[in-house]
Amino acid sequence: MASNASSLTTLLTLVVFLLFGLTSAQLKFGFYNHVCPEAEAIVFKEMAQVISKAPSLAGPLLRLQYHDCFVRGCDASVLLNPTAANNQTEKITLPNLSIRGFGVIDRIKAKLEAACPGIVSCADVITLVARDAVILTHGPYFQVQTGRRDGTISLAQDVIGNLVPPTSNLTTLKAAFHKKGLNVKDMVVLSGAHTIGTSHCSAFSSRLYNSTGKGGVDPTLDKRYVERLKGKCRPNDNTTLVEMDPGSFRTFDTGYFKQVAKRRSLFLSDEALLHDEETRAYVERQAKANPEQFFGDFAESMLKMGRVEVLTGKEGEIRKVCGAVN
Ligand SMILES: *[C@@H]1O[C@H](CO)[C@@H](O)[C@H](O)[C@H]1NC(C)=O
Ligand SMILES: *[C@@H]1O[C@H](CO)[C@@H](O)[C@H](O)[C@H]1NC(C)=O
Ligand SMILES: *[C@@H]1O[C@H](CO)[C@@H](O)[C@H](O)[C@H]1NC(C)=O
Ligand SMILES: *[C@@H]1O[C@H](CO)[C@@H](O)[C@H](O)[C@H]1NC(C)=O
Ligand SMILES: CC(=O)N[C@H]1CO[C@H](CO)[C@@H](O)[C@@H]1O
Repeated sequence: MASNASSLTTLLTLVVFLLFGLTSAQLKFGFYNHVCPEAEAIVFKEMAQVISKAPSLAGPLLRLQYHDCFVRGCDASVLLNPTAANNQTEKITLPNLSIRGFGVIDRIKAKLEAACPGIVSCADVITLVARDAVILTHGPYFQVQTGRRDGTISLAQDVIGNLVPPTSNLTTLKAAFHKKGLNVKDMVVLSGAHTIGTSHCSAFSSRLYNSTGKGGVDPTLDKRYVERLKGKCRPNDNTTLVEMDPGSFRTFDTGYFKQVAKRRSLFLSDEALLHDEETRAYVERQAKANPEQFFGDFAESMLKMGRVEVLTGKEGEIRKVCGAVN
């Protein structure tokens, strides 16, 4: 009896050790609860101020997490500034046209460093900021995991083939998500992030002026929508910004799916979602449904994306400033 009890204790101790050993180097909910309890509140407070003053930053600050996670994993490599003219980082590549708000990240990081020096990673700042951008545009509240560490490498050439251009077809899109361990459902769900924010005309103007239909127009686009877009975007216009979900581009809702279903999407990569049975069904369902299902799916896919190739435990570092390695 006594020996049974003691072997049970040994077994339990072993199980606890194993669990501990496994989870200690993984992301968790509330990673900062003990080491920097106010971390999430600091981020949210700053984000609330930013979004109330500059609502147009919500879109880019949400997309920043995708730009980070798809290139070398969610390690804040997207934030590193080049160290030499011959050593360009991710930030300096063309897709950076669509990301703004680096100053917001730097300010939030400075506040976190003042409260808890050397504790909160820039990669987690990106994650918390993206989540808060959703909440502050009236999307769902959801918890995110933290405990990421920051990477020390950022290479411009890594962007190619990992971040897919908005002109991508379905095959390219699926492959890019698959490469990151994300499935077709994650792809259509995360595309729903286009419900907030704006795009440069240059990301889609080939559909207006240089496509396969009459007058160079993309025949898959709603004709009235084409007229409206042409009124905003001249050919070769790379400065004008257009709302991605016209009329509700500051509200996180199912508006994106309504637009795509009506053939009023901006990007070829949005239109592509109608060419796959599963993604098309999802688009059409969400176009008519209450937002609850999309909101739940979005939170789930954001959690999955937030785990892509993360550094944890003793890997990487906690940067002092987000634009440079320590
Ligand atoms: C270029 O950047 C990489 C990683 O970001 C770094 O390891 C390397 O030392 C840099 N080279 C130069 C010349 O700055
Ligand atoms: C999709 O795009 C890729 C890259 O541009 C191209 O190689 C491929 O042929 C395209 N596939 C289809 C089915 O159009
Ligand atoms: C139009 O598309 C063709 C082929 O895709 C390309 O070679 C050409 O440069 C494009 N023209 C403009 C003005 O973008
Ligand atoms: C924007 O377009 C102008 C004129 O076509 C061109 O000179 C400039 O290099 C373009 N900028 C970018 C970032 O593509
Ligand atoms: C903010 C930022 O880093 N912008 C860069 C984007 O990339 C172009 C080159 O493609 C640079 O000239 C910008 O400085």
